[in-house]
Amino acid sequence: MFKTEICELLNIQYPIIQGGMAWVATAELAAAVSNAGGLGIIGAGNAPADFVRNEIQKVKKLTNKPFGVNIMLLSPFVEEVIQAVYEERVPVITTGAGNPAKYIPMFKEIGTKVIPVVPSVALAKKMEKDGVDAVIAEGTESGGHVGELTTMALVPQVVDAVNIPVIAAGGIADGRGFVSAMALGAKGVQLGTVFVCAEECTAHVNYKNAIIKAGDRGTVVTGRITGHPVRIIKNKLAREFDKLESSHSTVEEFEKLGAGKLKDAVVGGDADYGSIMAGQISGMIKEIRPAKAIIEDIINGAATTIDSLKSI
Ligand code: TUI
Repeated sequence: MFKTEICELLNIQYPIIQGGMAWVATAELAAAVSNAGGLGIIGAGNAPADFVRNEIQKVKKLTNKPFGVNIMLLSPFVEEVIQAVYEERVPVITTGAGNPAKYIPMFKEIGTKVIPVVPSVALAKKMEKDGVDAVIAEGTESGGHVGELTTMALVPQVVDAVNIPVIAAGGIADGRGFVSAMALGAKGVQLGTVFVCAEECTAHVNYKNAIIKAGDRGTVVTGRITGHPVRIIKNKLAREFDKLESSHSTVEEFEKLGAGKLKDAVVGGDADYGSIMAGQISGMIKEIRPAKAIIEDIINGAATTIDSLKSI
């Protein structure tokens, strides 16, 4: 059940992809998700190529299943990271925060599947024309850098606009969300926040606990003035961002306050002044579980949801 074109395209058991979260999505998490039948992803974020190459080599030792790397296109190291991913013959790349058009031909040549995150119909159509294998339509419910449209509005519009498979992301963490995404025409889902709370995720326990403690209104979008809005858990840093925003500060002041704060949260465990990127679905996440249990719950929950729909 739930075998879709995405399973065939990526050679995976379930159409469940793990978000490529910077600092959070290390080799350990990626391998656990891949070993559980999904597609694990290493988040390259702003890391230099050596770091990314090392994580790739670690994943190769931990699993013989397909895996991917997420390339954050605003990274100062993007060119060298692309080169490392190319040399390591990574089976799948996802991209975020930009347009990966110029890298598509080189990856097509070696059979690496390219799957960009798109926040709009226009970019989805352009990416299809440029030859990508699928797109991830990511709604503003997501954590981290977000677009404007909700998953509910974006996914069906992208599905209607392109002829390649669409993966839904943003606000999905259980079987109900999975079935909803399929009902909107998606052929797979990408989940981030719920996998932060996977046992195998190496993020600091304070980061995981901040998600577990958060309620439905526990996140906020900051940094709209920078042109790269970011959803984070409400904490002291979020309040500082808010103050800067209402005092009409400059983009430079904003970026200075944000610099290094994601690492402070993920690695250092600073839950007050670190940047805890997480999605609106945080309010539904209540425990730390192995990646395998998360995936099994989604699949079992999806089957139950479909059964219960039959009696409506
Ligand atoms: O990329 C993400 N999520 C991220 S990246 C990140 S690191 C970061 N930190 C501070 C500022 C900016 C980034 C943390 N979380 N998700 C995928 C995503 N991609 N969301 C939105 C987009 C996107 C936005 C514009 C993709 C393409 C795009 O196109 C613009 C263009 O160039 O056409």
